[in-house]
Amino acid sequence: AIALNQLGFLPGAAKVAVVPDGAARSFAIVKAGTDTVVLDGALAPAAAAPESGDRVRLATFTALATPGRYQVRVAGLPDSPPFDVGPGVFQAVNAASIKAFYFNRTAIPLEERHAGIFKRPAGHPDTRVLVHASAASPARPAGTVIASPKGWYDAGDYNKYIVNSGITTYTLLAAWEDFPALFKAQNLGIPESGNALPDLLDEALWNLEWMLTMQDPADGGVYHKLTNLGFDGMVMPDKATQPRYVVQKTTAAALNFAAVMAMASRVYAPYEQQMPGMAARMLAASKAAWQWAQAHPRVYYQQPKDVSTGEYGDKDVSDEFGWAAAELFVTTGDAAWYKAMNAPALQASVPSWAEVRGLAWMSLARHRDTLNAAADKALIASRIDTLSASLAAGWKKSAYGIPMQPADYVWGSSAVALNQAMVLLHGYRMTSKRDYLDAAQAGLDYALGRNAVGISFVTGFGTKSPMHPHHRPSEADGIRAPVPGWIVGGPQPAQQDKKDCPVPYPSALPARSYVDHACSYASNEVAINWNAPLVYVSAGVQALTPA
Ligand code: G3I
Ligand code: 9MR
Repeated sequence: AIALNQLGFLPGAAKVAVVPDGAARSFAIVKAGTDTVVLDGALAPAAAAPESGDRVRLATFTALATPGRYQVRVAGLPDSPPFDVGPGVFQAVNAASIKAFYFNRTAIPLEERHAGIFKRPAGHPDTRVLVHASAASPARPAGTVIASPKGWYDAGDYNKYIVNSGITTYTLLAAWEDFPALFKAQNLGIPESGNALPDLLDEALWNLEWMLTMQDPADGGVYHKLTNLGFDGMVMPDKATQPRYVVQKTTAAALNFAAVMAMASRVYAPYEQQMPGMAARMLAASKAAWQWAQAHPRVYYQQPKDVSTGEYGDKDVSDEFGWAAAELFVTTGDAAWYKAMNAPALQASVPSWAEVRGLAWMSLARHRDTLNAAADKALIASRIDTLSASLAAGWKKSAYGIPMQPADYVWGSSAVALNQAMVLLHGYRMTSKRDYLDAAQAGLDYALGRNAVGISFVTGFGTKSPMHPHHRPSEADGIRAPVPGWIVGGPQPAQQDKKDCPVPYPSALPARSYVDHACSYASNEVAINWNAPLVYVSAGVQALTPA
């Protein structure tokens, strides 16, 4: 079938569909549901896609700029899914991708006036959390009860993990720092809507307030996660009542915390009146966590024998050190932090929860006009440009016309595509190279349907989208539709969930190894760190694409 972004395209955007190779050499764009041709063109030469084992041709119709609803027509094939061209095509998905975080809030009932049919009682107050033996300290021996409320559930499970909260919260705050106008105008219908803060910042604050409680005030160390001992069944959050623990302080947790709190302290500083003392508190917390990490530079997460929930283990924290130092530098302007970042040794890479050096470079790039002389601005520009150029080279050579390469299909592949797009948007902002914008657009197109399985990976968006995400509320709520606005992990060939799945995967090829079944936590789970770049990229293409 013809695969394309099922939501559509901004008038000024690059517009591409993927067509299976066959006899046809040309395509037409018709008004949806009619035979009225508005544009036609030649298909590009066929190319092999090793990640999906097929040969495809690209149909490029960038010239189609008149708002409307269309389909791609190729002789011998069914028409493509209908799509829109218009200035507002990504507004709803952007809002829903943020609202998804609200739907995953702990500790608060989701009321009908905000949650509609997805209303539910509060889950996990986390006001009585036990200190696990792995996290015991003189001031807080094992079994000590602490309060650690608020925050979001990480994913389809009901636990809260600092490492993954790090990149997630960063990405939301980065979206705010880069595209504030768009978010100022947004009303998400969350409990805080209408207050002095933009809704995006209200939503992020819900998690930041939790993160603050994960720091031990006695020493500045930060617990790695707040969790049950084992994963819950497929039940609603209020029915999941196993005891909760904070587990082990780690270097990675301290540094993720330090980075995000430093960033948050500058983002929330303008709201001093609404939240007196908060920005200063965040900065002090950041510095205390950094100090703890200095004193404990190699405490890696070691899953205790009695705990079996997510690990987010990472044995290379050099990137976390660099990122935390970069955020402290941007926020304070103190040259010592730039030095601590060790910029000449820190490369840029596409970010993921375990690999955060790219976050440091994006923050420096974003603020480069106001950074002081301590910062090497040429190095900042070159890091972003070099990484963007390599992603654009992959985009040029890919049969599907996307930056994704076969090795990029890992657990959470959808977010790889979006994090690549996020980097490329920074590249475009910095250099104005149009290829970077078009390659970023292609990454968003991939997530929304221009892929080998022909699915928009975002629940509730597109003609065909996941119906059975591995997301406990979506499975347990008795409502046919999944909770909307979530991007699922997507195809990846390792199939770690095979033993738990009653249905077979349709293929072992990287880009086709996907099953829309709630059993599939390795291809069909949702997660906050995958949604955050969807928020960023769906905002960024709107803000940056020339009319
Ligand atoms: O780093 C290796 C790489 O070298 C190798 O080539 C590749 C081959 O598959 O594997 C890579 O490691 C993978 C790692 O993620 C890094 O991407 C592991 O195989 C893979 O099992 C691991 O998956 C993680 C998964 O938890 C299992 O631990 C995901 O990244 C992570 O997003 C996911 O997170 C879970 C939480 O634990 C619990 N909550 C839900 C959440 C989302 O599924
Ligand atoms: O539901 C869990 C999911 O949130 C995690 O990402 C995943 C990987 O850690 O594990 C899932 O739990 C499964 C467990 O690992 C093995 N038994 C079946 C569980 C799913 O119902």
